[in-house]
Amino acid sequence: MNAPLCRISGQAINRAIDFGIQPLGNGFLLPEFFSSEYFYPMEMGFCETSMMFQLIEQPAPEQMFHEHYAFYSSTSRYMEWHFAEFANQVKQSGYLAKVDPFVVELGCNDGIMLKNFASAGMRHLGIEPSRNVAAVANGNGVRTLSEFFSEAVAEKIVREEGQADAFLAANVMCHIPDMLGVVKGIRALLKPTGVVMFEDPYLGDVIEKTSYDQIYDEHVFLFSAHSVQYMFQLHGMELIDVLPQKTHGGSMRYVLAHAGAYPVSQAVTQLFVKEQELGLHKQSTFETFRRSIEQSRVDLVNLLRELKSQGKRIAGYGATSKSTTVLNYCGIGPDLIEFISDTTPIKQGKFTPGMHIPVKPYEVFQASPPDYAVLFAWNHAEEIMAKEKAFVEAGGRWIVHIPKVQVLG
Ligand code: DWN
Repeated sequence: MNAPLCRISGQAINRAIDFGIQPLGNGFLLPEFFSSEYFYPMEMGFCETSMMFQLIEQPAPEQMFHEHYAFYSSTSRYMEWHFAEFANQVKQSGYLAKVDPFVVELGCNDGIMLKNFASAGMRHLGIEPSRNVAAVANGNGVRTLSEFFSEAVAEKIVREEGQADAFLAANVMCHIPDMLGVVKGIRALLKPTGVVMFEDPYLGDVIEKTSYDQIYDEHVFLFSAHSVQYMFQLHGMELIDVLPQKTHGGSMRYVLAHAGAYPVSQAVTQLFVKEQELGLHKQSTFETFRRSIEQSRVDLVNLLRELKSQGKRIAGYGATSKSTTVLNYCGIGPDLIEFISDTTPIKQGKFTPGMHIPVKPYEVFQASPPDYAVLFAWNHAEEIMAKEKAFVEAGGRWIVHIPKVQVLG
């Protein structure tokens, strides 16, 4: 069998962690589709040249992002606040032209961030391949094209609307296998003074917290400053700043520009040093990570089985894409978790991908609270725990699996 090749460097990838056969992270489905459900082998590899940690095989984008895509960004109040803040920071960054600046966002989802530019009357454009969410964005007054971004799409935008001052993306770039095509498109789209600001779950946090559930079909890459720098430098761009974020359990916002356009901040230099200490540039780190993941699986399954043997009722909270990896990798089904509560209408009444646990509206959780709830939306813990005080006061207990498996309280 030929060695798989890195999507960035073209060199051979070293196999690192095998999660077995997995379904689509957001492939919530009805029973009539169980027999035709899509599965693929989910395995992560590491390229020592590009330092990119990546899926060896990824389902075709059309399998994952389509008119039934189940994730809407505006499901969390914290995320609404976060994107309003992100937009404010862009407006105040000093990188935008004083007159008629143009901001483009890749994967604008339902317009959660761009609406902050639209409402200020700023020229903006969203690019969102999932037609259903793009329609919501347009409905929210956010001008959105439903397309997969590429160099050709970038050139079309430049022809019709001119170059952009800022190219934004949040939780999007790590989804795109043809990142080199995207980087070329960005280079064509950006003014000489333009900047890219994008954020994604950060590999350093994922390894430190054993948050292996950030690995699923949609996340073809988990970035570090090292890998981002490698990828953009191939096309004459460089990292000029990095800003750690709390979102998604630890993300990094990367700021990039045409090489030499701006000075490089100290934060970039410091992060490179920290990443060397964490070993994000070397294969052996992923061997240790794999062992931590295996231990986490043993701990979670043992805990749930033990509680079940005591006759406890266990539900899940948040039918996240992340939970698909945990449930399928650990083999946790409806025998251990009765149902998963989720506020997203398009997921309710369906079943989780692969393990087929029913997803029920939040009202079911409230009306019939379990003894234990596994917090699959652990990245929203603060917001959820604040609103679920009654669950705990009535004797309910939270189970978390990040950074280690434990019952809280
Ligand atoms: O990159 C991605 C990130 C940004 O979003 C995607 N590939 C898909 C998605 O990942 P996720 O599903 O892991 O994201 P969240 O934000 O952790 O999903 C939270 C889920 O929990 C949603 O389905 C909504 C639900 N929820 C809830 O039921 N009650 C969330 C909150 C805050 C709540 O109070």
